[in-house]
Amino acid sequence: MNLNRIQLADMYHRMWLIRYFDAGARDLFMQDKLRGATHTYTGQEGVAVGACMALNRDDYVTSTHRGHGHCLAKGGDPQRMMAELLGKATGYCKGKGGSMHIADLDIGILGANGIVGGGIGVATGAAYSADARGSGQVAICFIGDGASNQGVLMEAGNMAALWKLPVIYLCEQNQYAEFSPSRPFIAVNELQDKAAGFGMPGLTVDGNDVLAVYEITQQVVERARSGGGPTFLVAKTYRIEGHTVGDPLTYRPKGEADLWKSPERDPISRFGRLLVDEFDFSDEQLDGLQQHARKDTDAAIAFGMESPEPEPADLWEDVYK
Ligand SMILES: Cc1ncc(C[n+]2csc(CCOP(=O)(O)OP(=O)(O)O)c2C)c(N)n1
Ligand SMILES: [Mg+2]
Repeated sequence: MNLNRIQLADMYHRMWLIRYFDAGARDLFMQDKLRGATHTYTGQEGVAVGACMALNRDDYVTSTHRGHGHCLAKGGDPQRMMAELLGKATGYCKGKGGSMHIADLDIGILGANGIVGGGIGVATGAAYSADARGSGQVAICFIGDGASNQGVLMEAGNMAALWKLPVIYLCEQNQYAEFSPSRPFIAVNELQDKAAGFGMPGLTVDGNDVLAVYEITQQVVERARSGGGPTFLVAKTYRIEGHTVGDPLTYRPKGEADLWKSPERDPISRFGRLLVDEFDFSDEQLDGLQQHARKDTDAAIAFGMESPEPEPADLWEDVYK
């Protein structure tokens, strides 16, 4: 494993940042200070952080409706993100887009997306562009297990395999799609088997093991970068909270989430234990990184709350008329 201590510490901090950021968004929503559907990434932090650690700054990601984790993992600014969620002029879209439209082209974040599977065509196009320009960039397309049933994957996956495009379809099998378990709606037993139909390799990783996600992503990214073509990578994980904040979760077996919140399964607890046991981190160091993430989140919330609303006169700026 080729990560140094600074990178390991950064990953741990980033996982907590995602956890706190989404807890903050959830609390603001419950207090009626934040409007619009709020989808938390809680429990899936290992996937975004492990995968994005294997990318360069100018590599691309496309995200989903559950996108805060992907954006923060790729280096998105928590302050501009929270301001956007709060509809403020200082947000990524000047307060006009909200959570599901956050993009930061300077660091390859091509956008969250309210359309399930909407990133699939975008990422494939970005990979085509990188290939045509010979830029060496790679695209990771985050999709959900529900989104793996969208027809666009058939078209884009075929094209990507045919043209050996540098794209990774990273499917987060969090076991739910909206208000239903996803498993009864998917015909194959293992999601990775879908890849055979596109003519590309299909692999599966424990998405709650951030280092395992990093290692396998690094391998398939290098393969893609050197002209070896796309991969369909499945990360098995669990959506700890509801589809959106306020979801009564009546469709979920009692006690199931508690199992995934346990230190044995929670991706942040698991990584923390590993850092102490195998990488010689101290509990104090871990605590410091966690507190740092807490402070970053508090600063993002304060920035968002104190920022001005957009001016009504700016309504028609930056939009198609
Ligand atoms: C094209 C489209 N169809 C349906 C919806 C409504 N919808 C929003 S999220 C969602 C479920 C997505 O499940 P999954 O892809 O597993 O992502 P997760 O929410 O688990 O992250 C659906 C059906 C939508 N936004 N877009
Ligand atoms: Mg899902």
